[in-house]
Amino acid sequence: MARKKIALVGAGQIGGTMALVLAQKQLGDIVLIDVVEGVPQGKALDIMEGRLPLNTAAVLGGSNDYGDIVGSDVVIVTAGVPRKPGMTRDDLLDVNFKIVKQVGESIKAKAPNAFVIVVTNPLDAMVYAMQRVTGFAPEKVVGMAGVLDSSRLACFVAMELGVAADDVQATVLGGHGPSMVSLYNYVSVGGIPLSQFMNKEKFAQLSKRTADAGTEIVNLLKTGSAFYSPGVCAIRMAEAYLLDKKSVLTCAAELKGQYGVKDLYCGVPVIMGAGGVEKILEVEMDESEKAAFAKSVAEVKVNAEWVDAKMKG
Ligand code: TXD
Repeated sequence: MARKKIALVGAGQIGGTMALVLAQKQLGDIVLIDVVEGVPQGKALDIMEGRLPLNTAAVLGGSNDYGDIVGSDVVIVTAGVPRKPGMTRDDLLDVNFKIVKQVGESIKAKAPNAFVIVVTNPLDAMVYAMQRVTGFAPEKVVGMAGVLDSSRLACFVAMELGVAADDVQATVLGGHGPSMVSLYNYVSVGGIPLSQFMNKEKFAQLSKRTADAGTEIVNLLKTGSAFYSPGVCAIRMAEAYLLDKKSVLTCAAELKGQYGVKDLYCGVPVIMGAGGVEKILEVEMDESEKAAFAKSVAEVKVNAEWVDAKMKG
């Protein structure tokens, strides 16, 4: 069986993190692509030289040429600009759209069979743009945000309760922005519903921290945004696809009438396997959650319409 190939477009903070963790996991060979000369080559060589202690045989390369993504099974896109303190994700719309459009055209030309995971912000608009630019089947073009937002909520619940973070399951839906929706009834602690540990008032504080979690890190780092956790969350999605895991996770997927939304990318729980998004799961929400989700969708729609207008013009 041939080795799998994973292309990381954007060799910055998240790209570099993913290269290291992917190499450790031996999910396939890795090519890092960036516009900056030397950086993808340097990061690839640096990790290559650590393969003995890492105990891996993965082969890594770095390049400034999209020709090197030919044959990729998965392409993960982080190319773009991150936030600095005081910026919202939407402030990146214009600059990152131009980059994602150009990256999408290259993926379409060079890796037409790839499963594409978009990470660049503003996430829901960028994955929407990627699908529109490539014209790939929507189930093969997804956005990474829900895995991260859910992981952040699980982290805060685990910290509050003093339990193992990997025993906490959580689901955060909607757009990857301040209006994301944390669902109380879908948090479990070792399989036990959260209601047996925490009331809704306490949960509201943790969901607020979750919605602000990206900004909390931006304010601490000052020069960029979170990268370790986004990197490992994107890998979780690549793994679900490459290993046909049928993972139940939340990602930005194109809705085709589910949740009453059509032709729009938004964060929802899905089953992810070798077919990409194999099924979108429609979960029950109470009235206030439904209203919050509708508000989030409306915000995502504004950016998608901006993308549509740009693509026409
Ligand atoms: O949950 C999520 N989806 C996110 C998204 C969580 C955290 C950060 N998120 C976003 O990911 C963030 O707002 C940014 O838009 C991206 C990438 O974040 P990262 O921290 O990795 O940014 P860096 O370190 O600046 O890396 C971006 C790289 C940098 O090396 C640029 O030179 C490169 O992208 N770049 C390009 N590479 C290839 N092709 C083109 N055109 C290009 N333009 C810039």
